[in-house]
Amino acid sequence: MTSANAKFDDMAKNTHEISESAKLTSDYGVHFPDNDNWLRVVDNENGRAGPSLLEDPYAREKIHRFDHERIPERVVHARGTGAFGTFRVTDSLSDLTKAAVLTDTSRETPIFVRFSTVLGSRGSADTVRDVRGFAIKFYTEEGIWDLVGNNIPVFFIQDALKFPDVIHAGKPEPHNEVPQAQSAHNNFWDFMFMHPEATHMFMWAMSDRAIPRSYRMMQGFGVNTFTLINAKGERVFVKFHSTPVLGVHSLVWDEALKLAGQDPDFHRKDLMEAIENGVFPKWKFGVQVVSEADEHSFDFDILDATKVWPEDLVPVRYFAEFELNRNVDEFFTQTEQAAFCTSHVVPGIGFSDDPLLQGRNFSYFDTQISRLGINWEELPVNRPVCPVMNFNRDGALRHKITKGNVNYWPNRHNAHPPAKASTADAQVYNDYPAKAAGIKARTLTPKFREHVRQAQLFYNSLSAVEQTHLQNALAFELDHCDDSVVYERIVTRLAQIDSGLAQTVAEMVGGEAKEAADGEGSVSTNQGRKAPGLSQFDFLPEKPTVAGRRVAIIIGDGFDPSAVDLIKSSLAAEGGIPLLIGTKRSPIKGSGTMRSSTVTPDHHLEGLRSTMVDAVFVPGGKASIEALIQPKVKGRVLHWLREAFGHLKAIGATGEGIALIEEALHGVPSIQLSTVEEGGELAQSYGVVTAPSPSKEFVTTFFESIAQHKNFDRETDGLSTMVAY
Ligand code: HDD
Repeated sequence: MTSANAKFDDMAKNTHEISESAKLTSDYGVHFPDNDNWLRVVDNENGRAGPSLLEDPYAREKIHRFDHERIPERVVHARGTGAFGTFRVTDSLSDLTKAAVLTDTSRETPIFVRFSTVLGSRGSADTVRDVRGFAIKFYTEEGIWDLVGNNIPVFFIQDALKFPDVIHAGKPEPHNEVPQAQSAHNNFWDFMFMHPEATHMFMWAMSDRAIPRSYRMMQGFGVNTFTLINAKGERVFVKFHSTPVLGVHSLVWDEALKLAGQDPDFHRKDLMEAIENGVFPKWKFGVQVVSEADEHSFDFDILDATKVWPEDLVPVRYFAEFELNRNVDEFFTQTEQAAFCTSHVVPGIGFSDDPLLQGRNFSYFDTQISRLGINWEELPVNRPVCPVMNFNRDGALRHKITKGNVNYWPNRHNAHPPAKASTADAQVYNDYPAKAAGIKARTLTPKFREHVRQAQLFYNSLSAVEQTHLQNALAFELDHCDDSVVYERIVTRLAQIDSGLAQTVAEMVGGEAKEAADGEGSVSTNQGRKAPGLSQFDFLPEKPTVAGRRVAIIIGDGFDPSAVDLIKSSLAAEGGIPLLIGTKRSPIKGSGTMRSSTVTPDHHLEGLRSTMVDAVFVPGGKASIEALIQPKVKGRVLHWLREAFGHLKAIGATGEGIALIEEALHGVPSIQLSTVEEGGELAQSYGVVTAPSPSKEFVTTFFESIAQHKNFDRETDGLSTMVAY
């Protein structure tokens, strides 16, 4: 049995700790006594520094090494972050596959997962509106399996040959390299109109899925259609699904926009922080299965990556789980050099004729050669945990040393004979003997030509809140298109999906809500059909929790220490993350005389913003509230609370803290607050929870509000936009 630590043990061999005891050397191992001054001619008598000497090997090496630190960033998905973890099977899938990684319930398979955005450069912000990559590397005993998916189950195009076009159109425009990391520009939307097949996917990209709260709260989809082959040699078609235990949650758009500036590393820090705190993100893992007999039973082609397999027709069979439990030690070697390849599958897993997958299988290996060199699979993070034996040799930066006097097959020693073909042997990859016949032609079959029905299915299946967000997203994006041809034509495409949607967007951005006259798909309709598994509200957590949630506690001198202690200890007990936010980040005194109630806040009000937390709590303490309404900070404090309210976050207050909430939300109707006087009762409305004094009941109610992620009733009842934020 492979322990999940096998990978880490393997990588430890290449890992060096920095230490005081190891004296500095050059890269060729020689100790040099100076790491600061270039060897130069110095005229001490006249107090003049003379020329620096090229002969200095240490200086030359240091500068040369620095000059070559950069490698090409990924042509797409350049911005990302990753972590290691463990994959476990809970219910064997042996009826469908011989892949031991999917059948052996006694195994723990080490994994590395890299999350990413698609369009932005390596230094772009995490929270931009974009599809997120969700790539899993399984280090199985039978070799590497790379499942290179996204957090959206469909794709923009059907044929891999269109990939350079869709990416060119989405990336910054060629004449001025603007805009960075976003699809809100003419070329992207021009492409979307010119390719009716992209209709379904652009609806997903405009939905809340494209602004996730956290990588920990996203689904992952293999997107393409793969196959599984069992020990009897029987094959089925599958789609892979990963569903987060924490539920699927998103930011709101204003929050995402602000975070892009206030904390561009928001998602990567969030993942690291959760793992460091032991709140390991977990996903259920499953497959949708279509038998060979049913391949043609649907009104779409199951090999078309612009289509989902609706879950009412093909339910997901969850049979495994994985968690991320280990941060990388070094970003470059373990994340930037991580390289995935869709064509890497293990025995029991196969491909389909999905035309997008076929092209991907060609592309990924090639891109790794240009980014990392031909020996990229030898790099520690990419190396299999099982033995690798063959006659591939040499190439730039080959590390492995193979002993023996032959490097070809067949050879007189019978060295490294290929394994015997076997359908049953889980160690051996067996090509499935699929029938292939037809004529050569640059075309796809007719079912690939319908593009609207599933866009409608998606839109119909969203909740009202999600539909409004999608309308707003389109209105935002098209507002950034200044070529009227572009936004007017997109409005006509929207009219094919939903006339109400088209009208709303047309009113905002211009254009006429009449159907596109492109003749493709325009007459099709799904008659208002809906399906489960499309709205993210179908993926709320089974057990809502505050684990991994960041809660700001706003304090000034004289705060109520009992309230702060209660919230802090209750959060700690459930894996939540309290953050003390003070008027300053130097010691702040609690009310009373106890010295122990003096605390040093984690941040001050200007350093951190409400966007970076999930909830805000204001404890009582008369002096503290007075400190918080001093002219120097009052505006910022009120902004904190109003912004948290506008972003639908849980807000709590006890004692005198309630007065601050009252002032911040002044003029918002229907918000009931507790009175401070004795006998006042706990009040809860729209996720604003107040109580005269801290209590267990207060904590429970406040935490329930945090755990539900957002208080959408503020939005549906029109309250969230009533205060300036
Ligand atoms: Fe791709 C990277 C996901 C279609 C060509 N892709 C890349 C990554 C993800 C995806 C998550 C980042 C991997 C990492 O973290 O290093 N790509 C997808 C999905 C697709 C898809 C879900 C549709 C189902 N991709 C696709 C096509 C092509 C590529 C059709 C080319 C024909 N993708 C690449 C690439 C990248 C890549 C150029 C850039 C960096 C890399 O591979 O390693 O080869």
